[in-house]
Parts: sequence; C-alpha cells; structure tokens
Amino acid sequence: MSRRALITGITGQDGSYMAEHLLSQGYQVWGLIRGQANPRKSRVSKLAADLNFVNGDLLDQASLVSAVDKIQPDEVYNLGAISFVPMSWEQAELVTEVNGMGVLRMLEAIRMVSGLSISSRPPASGQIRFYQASSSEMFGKVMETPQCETTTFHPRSPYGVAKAYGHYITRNYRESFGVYGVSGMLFNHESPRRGAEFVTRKISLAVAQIKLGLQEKLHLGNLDAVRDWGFAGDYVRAMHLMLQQDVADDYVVGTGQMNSVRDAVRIAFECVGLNWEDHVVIDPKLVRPAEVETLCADSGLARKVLGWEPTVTFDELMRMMVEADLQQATRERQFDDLSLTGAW
Ligand code: NDP
Ligand code: GDR
Repeated sequence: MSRRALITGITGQDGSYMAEHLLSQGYQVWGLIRGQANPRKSRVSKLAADLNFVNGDLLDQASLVSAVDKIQPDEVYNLGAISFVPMSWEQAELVTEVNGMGVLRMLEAIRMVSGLSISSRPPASGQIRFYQASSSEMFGKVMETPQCETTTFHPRSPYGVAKAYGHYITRNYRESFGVYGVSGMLFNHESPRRGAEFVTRKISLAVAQIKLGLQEKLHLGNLDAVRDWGFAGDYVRAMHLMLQQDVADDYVVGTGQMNSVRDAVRIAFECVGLNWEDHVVIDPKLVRPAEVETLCADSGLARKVLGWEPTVTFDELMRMMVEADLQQATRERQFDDLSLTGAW
C-alpha cells in the first residue's frame, strides 16, 4: 500500500513542490486547507488530479487532531506558517500563534492520535514521522559563519523567535515522548512560485515589467543584506530525505554560497540587458527594525548523512525566475492588447 503524507502549507511555495515530489514517489498526498474558500486551493489542485484535501488550521487544535485521525499519515510535513518576516513586527501575537504554538498543536495531534504519553513510548516502527519547517532566521545575528546545527540562535524578529520555539518543541517531543520529529533549518529558497513580497521575486517581477516598459522603478530596502539562496525544488528533496532516516535528527540545508541583495538585482537586470542602477530606488521604509545582515549555511551533515546536494546555482535561480516572469508578463500584455483591439 502506498505511504500517506499530510502537508500543512500546501498552497505555499514549498507545499506545492513537496506535493509534486511526494506524488512522484508514489505517496497518497493530503493538503491541509485553511479557510472556507481559500483562493489558493484551486492553484495547487491544478498540479495533480490525485491530490487530496482536508480542512484545518494551525490555530485550531481540534481540526488538526481530526485531520491526523482521518488520514492516519505515515509522514506529516508542517510547512504552514506566516512566512513573511516583516509581518511579524506588525502582528507578533498572530505570527507566534501560527508559527510557534501551531507546531505544538500539530505535535499534540500526532501524540494524541498515536496514543503516546510519558509512560507509553511509541513502537519502533509504524509511527507518524513529523517534519518541522525551521529556519535560518533562528540564527539571526550570527555568532559564527557559516552556520551549522550547533550554532547559537539569536533571532532578530518575532518570526525568528516563534520558529525557535517550534524548533525546540519538536526536539522536546522527540526526547519526551519518543515522537519521530525532525527540524530542517532551511536557508532562503526561491522559485518562480515564490510569493511576490519576498525580495528575489519582487526583483524578478519588477525586471519583467521594466523590460516590457510597464514599470520604471523598483523600490528596495537594504541592498547589503547577504543570504544563502537556493532553489525550492532542491530543498523539498532534503525535507523528504530527513524523514527517511533510521534516527530522527535536525539538519541545516543551504548552498554555502553568499550573495547580497545587490548581487540579486545586478544579475536579474543583466538577464534582460539592463543596468540596475538606472532603475533601483532605495526606500528607507523598507529597511527592517532589526535586520539579519548575513547568513550562510554549513550543510556538511545533510550532505554526508542524507546525500543531499543542491543542483541550481544562484545565477541560474535568478535567471529562471526572471525568465518565468518575463514569459508571464508578455502573455498578459498580449492578452491586454488583444482585448483593447477587440481582436476577440
Ligand atoms: P509560503 O508563505 O509560500 O506558504 C505558507 C503556507 O502556510 C501557505 O500555504 C499558507 O496557507 C499556510 N498557512 C498560513 N497560516 C496558516 C494557518 N493558520 N494554518 C495552516 N496553514 C497556514 O511559505 P514557504 O512555502 O516559502 O515556506 C514553507 C515553510 O517553510 C514556512 O513554515 C516557512 O516559514 C518555512 N521556511 C521557508 C523558507 C523559504 O526560504 N521559503 C526558509 C526557511 C523556512 P494559506 O493559503 O491558507 O494562506
Ligand atoms: P527573509 O526573505 O526575510 O530572509 O525570509 P526576504 O526575501 O523577505 O528578505 C531577504 C533580505 O532582503 C532584504 N530586502 C528586502 N526584502 C524584501 N522582502 N523586500 C524588499 O524590498 C527588500 N529590500 C531589501 C531584507 O531586508 C532581507 O535582509 C525568508 C522567508 O522565506 C522566511 O519565511 C524564511 O524563514 C527565511 O527566508 C529563511
């Protein structure tokens, strides 16, 4: 019988790639859907006819118990979160509820459905395996470069603090109840499916618009911020591999390559033969109250134990995103031109 997986955050970037990856591995895949008419459900359901959905919300304990009980998954991937860091200064309590307490609620759902307690340890096999989407934002103000599994956390936003809670509670349920729970400390990963609010996609969308003459300027904040950016399709493979190990452990995942926002802008504009300095405007309102200046992953453990390697360089990633947005913008402009001329 095929294995069953439950994904929270299925309508997001990672959830969609994860669903595709698991379907390609022969899994039955269920996505947790929030809200009574989630507009992003139809987008992800177009990926594959055989995706299944279940209603639920990381804010609602009973809905998670019900979903886990109904599906009886072999693996749970907890990718649901409010993932845009600046939102966490504006709605700190909500972000903490979803990104921190939501992890506890999902672990509790697994514990209850599995009948685990302090006095009742799980069987060696057949238990539900749990993946938590931890983040390099937990490292924040970095204590050492590159960052590995033992690097001290110093989160710089309510988002990072909530993720640190989710990280530690996952480890604690592993130690307290024997839950097979792992945290992937993933560094920034992007794709043409990235939300438009994140800097790489904001850049690729703007470059496409500027190239077609539909926009003139791109407003950005801190160009000096340095990140370790990879391709989301590579990172869901790492998540899956983490749950296939005999012993649950936590892993850092990133490329080990550092690039600045300025590098991202330069590469993206070069893709369409434009000079970024003619178009980028610095807007102090976009600078964060407490910035994470530099991040770089030491993924030695993931490479050694999981055999994981990234396949897409930063240049290739930016090019992939710009080309996708240029194609989309060109299609939309043709559509607009046709409707203006009444050609159909
Ligand atoms: P997205 O922002 O693209 O997706 C977030 C998902 O979370 C959406 O499907 C959203 O669903 C869902 N969600 C939001 N609130 C709730 C809730 N209350 N209950 C259930 N689901 C909810 O994020 P990514 O795909 O980029 O990231 C996936 C996970 O990985 C997140 O936890 C993120 O914090 C973490 N992460 C991401 C990294 C990256 O670089 N992408 C790096 C490190 C960690 P809805 O349609 O209902 O809004
Ligand atoms: P990040 O991603 O906060 O690292 O979190 P984001 O792309 O938002 O920012 C990266 C860096 O770019 C700088 N920056 C700008 N960022 C945005 N969004 N918009 C701008 O105009 C802009 N100008 C400069 C930022 O200051 C920052 O330094 C992502 C999310 O996916 C998290 O959920 C995840 O946990 C981490 O990556 C790892």
